[in-house]
Amino acid sequence: MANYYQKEIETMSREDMQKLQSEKLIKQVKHVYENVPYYKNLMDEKGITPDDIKGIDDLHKLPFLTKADLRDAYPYGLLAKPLEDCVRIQSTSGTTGRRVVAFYTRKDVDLWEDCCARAIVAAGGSNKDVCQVAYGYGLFTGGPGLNGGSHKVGCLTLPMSSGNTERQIRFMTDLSATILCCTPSYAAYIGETLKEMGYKPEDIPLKAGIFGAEPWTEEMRRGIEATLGIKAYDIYGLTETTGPGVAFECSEQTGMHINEDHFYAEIIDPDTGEVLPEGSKGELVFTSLDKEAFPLLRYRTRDICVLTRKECSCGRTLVKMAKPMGRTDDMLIIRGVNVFPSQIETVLLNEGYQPNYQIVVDRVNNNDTFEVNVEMTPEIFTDKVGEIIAMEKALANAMKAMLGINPAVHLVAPKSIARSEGKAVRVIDKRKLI
Ligand code: DLL
Repeated sequence: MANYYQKEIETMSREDMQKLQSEKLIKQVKHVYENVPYYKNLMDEKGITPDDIKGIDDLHKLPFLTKADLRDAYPYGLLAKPLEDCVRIQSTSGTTGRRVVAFYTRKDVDLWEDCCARAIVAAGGSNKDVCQVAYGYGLFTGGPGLNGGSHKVGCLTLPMSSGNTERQIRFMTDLSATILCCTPSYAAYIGETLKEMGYKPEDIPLKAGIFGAEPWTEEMRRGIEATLGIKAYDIYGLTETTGPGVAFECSEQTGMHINEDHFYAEIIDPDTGEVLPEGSKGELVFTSLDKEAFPLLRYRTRDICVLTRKECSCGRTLVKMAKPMGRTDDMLIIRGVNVFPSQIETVLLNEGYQPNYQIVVDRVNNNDTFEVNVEMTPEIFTDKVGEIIAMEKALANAMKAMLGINPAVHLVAPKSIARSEGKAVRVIDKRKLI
């Protein structure tokens, strides 16, 4: 029996949803045009006024916003409400260029937390659950978002933040946490640590996990589910639109339902900007339909994705997005070949390794070097050079078959690659191609 947090919205007919989206869009475009000079200029350049937008079918007429616009407009240039009405900021880690700083009114925080509550309920959460939030708290949206959602559902919330794994496990077992929220790489690490401590899946009180913020494969899902004895649900979001909860998985585990009453999704051709039909692979673009303080219209996420409206057994009618298949900007081009880190992960899991790896790319004498450092598991660990070389060769062959190019695989000792308490650092690209 499926459970919903806001059933009327989550199971709304397509017709009613379109009507709702159209009403919200008309209001939102007016709000942005009148309050955000930066976006008004973009619309003026395109010769568009709010009067041209009569419903969701007119969305394609509006200009896109990109990360470059966010940088240009930093920090207040896209703010659509007076600062007096804002109650919160959140921010991205911003490893390249300026950080993204997103602003929230009270209503924005409220709708964001509703989205996270929908995700928790879809994962089987209720006020009988103990929800351990092990995403980072602070500027990162993971901790605050799931914390707010957990409160809304009425779960007993353990605001752990990430890190201090021993303490995570003590609270989890002493207080019988039933839902764990963190990045999939941290969930895998927690599972690994529990296993080392002698816990079997049936001894662990958890029943569900809500994992996202970074790409992870189906194979990784199965590994985490087996180690922790849970059902693992994906959750997606980005700081620019609010944070986690833009989309969430239900019990069917075949993609994430987008909270499309708040975030309208399009798939576009990343090269031409043309809107692609349902089922096409392309760049995901979001329009915030009712956010007040930082309402981005047609924001290009750089995530490569596919949308589907196939009927879902959970009863939700919200459009579904597939797991992001990489980004228009994290795709590595090595010796002219496109390489996604998720492909390497798939090979590792297929070959019986854990997803503890690091890709190192460099350029020597105008040639790309491509190395993958992979941890041996304790089960296959050996210090016999001949055996290690044979295993490295086998793994390199499997990667060649998947990618079309040959990496130099180096097997390293268990636990020698730094563990992440947030998003794992999978790629070290030393080439400085820009
Ligand atoms: O990662 C928000 C979040 C927190 C989502 C907790 C889920 C759980 P940012 O730091 O702004 O926000 O990063 C957003 O992370 O554009 C995707 O490329 C990636 N991403 C987020 N969720 C997933 C996911 C948070 N489930 C960027 N699968 C997005 C794959 C994801 N990639």
